[in-house]
Amino acid sequence: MSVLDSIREMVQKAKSILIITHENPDGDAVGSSLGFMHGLLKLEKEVDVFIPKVNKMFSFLPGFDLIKNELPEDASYDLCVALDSSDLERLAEGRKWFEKIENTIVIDHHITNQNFGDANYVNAVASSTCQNIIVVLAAMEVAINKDMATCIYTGMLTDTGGFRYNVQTETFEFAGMMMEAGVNIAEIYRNVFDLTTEARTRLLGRALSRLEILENGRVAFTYVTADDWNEFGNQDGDHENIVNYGRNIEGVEVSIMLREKDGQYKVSLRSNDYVDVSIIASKYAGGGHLRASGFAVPGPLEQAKETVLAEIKKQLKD
Ligand SMILES: [Mn+2]
Repeated sequence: MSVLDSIREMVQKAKSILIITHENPDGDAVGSSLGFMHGLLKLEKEVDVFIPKVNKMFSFLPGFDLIKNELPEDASYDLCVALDSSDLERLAEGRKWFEKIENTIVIDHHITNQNFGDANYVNAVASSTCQNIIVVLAAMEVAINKDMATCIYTGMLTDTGGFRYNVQTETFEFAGMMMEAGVNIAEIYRNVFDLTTEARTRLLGRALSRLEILENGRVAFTYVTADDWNEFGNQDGDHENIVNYGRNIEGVEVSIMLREKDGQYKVSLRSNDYVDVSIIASKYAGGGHLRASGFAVPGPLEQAKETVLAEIKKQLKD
């Protein structure tokens, strides 16, 4: 029996289903959870989506208000579906439910997936878990409606950085199917990439007013203080995009953004072509990727700046 057949059968047998995903859920995690929820509701299942903490930027997604931030200890389900998560640890708070519920399904697109469910549909060529949800819904003979498509298209859009990375020709075929189901392309794009707040924009303005270009144009540097943070609203994630403005400047290889927090400085680094910022992050017990990383260094500001600059200079080419 194929995995898709097993999944269809497990869903058929289940009356109540719990959907979970990874912590700090992105558009693919929230989109696949809600998209799959809508599909299972069509099959007249009792469905809960459990996400302890979810960014309200996704509140435009149909069904967002149905997300449960907590579950009663004595809740019980016939089936648990884990989405966009490569292993049990990624599930964080959801893990105990996954381990407690008797039947489990994993749907994902990470090549590192540990196949930790009873049935595992992992297609690592897919742009996103959302794209794999389309295949699973088709196998269950669920016709994709506008609500499902809106959630699914959102995950495809975010996981590909606006159809830039991780894109195959079939990605566009699947996106086209979502368009046929009626998604509002412009509205989703605006919600995901353009929409901001006054506080966020003013914080960005403060940071940009302090922008320095160093090392013969190869390094962009800026910072926000704890006072800026308090002045402009202090919302989770308000600073996140600032570092990209430095990276986008012609000639810049590395962009640095420091944020004062609890007496130390949180560092965001972005590079363009060759500086491996993950090496610097791991030296300071942080995390990240080749071209994007984060970690913390001690203050004061000038010292934090020098510490980070010294690390970057080790890798800068003439
Ligand atoms: Mn994903």
